[in-house]
Amino acid sequence: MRIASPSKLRRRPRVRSTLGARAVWPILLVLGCFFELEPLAELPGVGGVGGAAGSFSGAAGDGGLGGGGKAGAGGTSGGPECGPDQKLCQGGELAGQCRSNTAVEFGCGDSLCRPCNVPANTIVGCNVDSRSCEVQRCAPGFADCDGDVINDVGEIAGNGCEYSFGTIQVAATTIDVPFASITLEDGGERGDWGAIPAYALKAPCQDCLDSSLPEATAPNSIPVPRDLDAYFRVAWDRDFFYVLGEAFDNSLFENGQSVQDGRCQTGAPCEDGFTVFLDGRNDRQTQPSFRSDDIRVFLAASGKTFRPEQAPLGTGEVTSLGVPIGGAELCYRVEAKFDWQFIAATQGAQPVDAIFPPENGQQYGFDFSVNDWDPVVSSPDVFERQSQLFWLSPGTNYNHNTSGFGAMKLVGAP
Ligand SMILES: [Ca+2]
Ligand SMILES: [Ca+2]
Ligand SMILES: [Ca+2]
Ligand SMILES: [Ca+2]
Repeated sequence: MRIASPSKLRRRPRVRSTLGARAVWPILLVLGCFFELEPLAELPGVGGVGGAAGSFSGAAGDGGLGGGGKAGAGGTSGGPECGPDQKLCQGGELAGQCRSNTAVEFGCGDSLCRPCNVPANTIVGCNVDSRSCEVQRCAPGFADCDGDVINDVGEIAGNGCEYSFGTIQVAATTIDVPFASITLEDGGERGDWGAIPAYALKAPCQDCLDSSLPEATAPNSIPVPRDLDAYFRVAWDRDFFYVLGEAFDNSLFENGQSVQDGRCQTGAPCEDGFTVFLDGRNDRQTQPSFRSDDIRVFLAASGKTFRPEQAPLGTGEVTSLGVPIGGAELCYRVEAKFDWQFIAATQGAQPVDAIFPPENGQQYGFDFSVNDWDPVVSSPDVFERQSQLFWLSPGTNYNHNTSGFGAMKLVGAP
């Protein structure tokens, strides 16, 4: 089970130090005193309480909750007794009043009871150890790709979760593929995807094994979004089927060839990236085993591609680009196109009934997944395959049996 605590995150562009608060808190409990979180006064940018250091409320040994002693720097002696998980506000509009020290609207443990700053598209809560404000995650569908808030504890400042994964849609078993004018000639920009909806990759594949991959260390769990949060889009035109995958991944790994495993020699299957599944002839209920029209292709964050256990990809069959997003190595995008003749397993543009050439209403088997390789906790330089999340769970033996794939339907062509 992976919980991406801040200490696990490899890149922490702007972690603000609250070590003072973290270290002092348990000591205070041992002493049986209740200090009004004066350690916060040491934080840069938190002004106005500098004179409060060393003051406290409540007498030692009284459970730490009394208000009978000095109430703090504000001199609010004789203030009310505050209950458990409360603090006596030391200044501002709430001076002398008790407020929760686990409430964002009162700044968690902030002795002045000022609300936590909540940057755009962030979910802010109270750190259970330090009682400081902390960014706990991004709002659904957003990511902190420039890494300026995702690890913030204490003072929270930045542009928030500035990156939108787009308009998120949900599809039960069949996804509509809109006709669109997409190009890879723009270097992986996504402006050409316009308002095409995105779909979340949130489904684990229970007890699934893919013999072309090292076994996932957390195969049946869904990582928290600050560990992995990924989405995809699809589109088509007369020549190609297009996919766009985008992910927030707290630790980007693009060097799969460094993994000591024979299945990783090409790199692509053993790197952060996506896997596209296609049943080109849409015949998976009668022909569930992988044949030439059944496509499983890794699209690595680096742009590398690989088709396991079948003929290597030919020139032009799949073209893929991998680009970083946001400059903090926390997000990446893969844009790729699949030749329709490759999908339909036809040559010389020979028509295939209801499959090729592509037309509105035609259906194909389809699924999409994201692969996450992150550092081993005990060995930060060693990466392991931790999880794979799907649009739809394709079922056990998905590398041998295509019958669990979902479907996609072409729409929107003029
Ligand atoms: Ca940001
Ligand atoms: Ca991750
Ligand atoms: Ca098939
Ligand atoms: Ca990763």
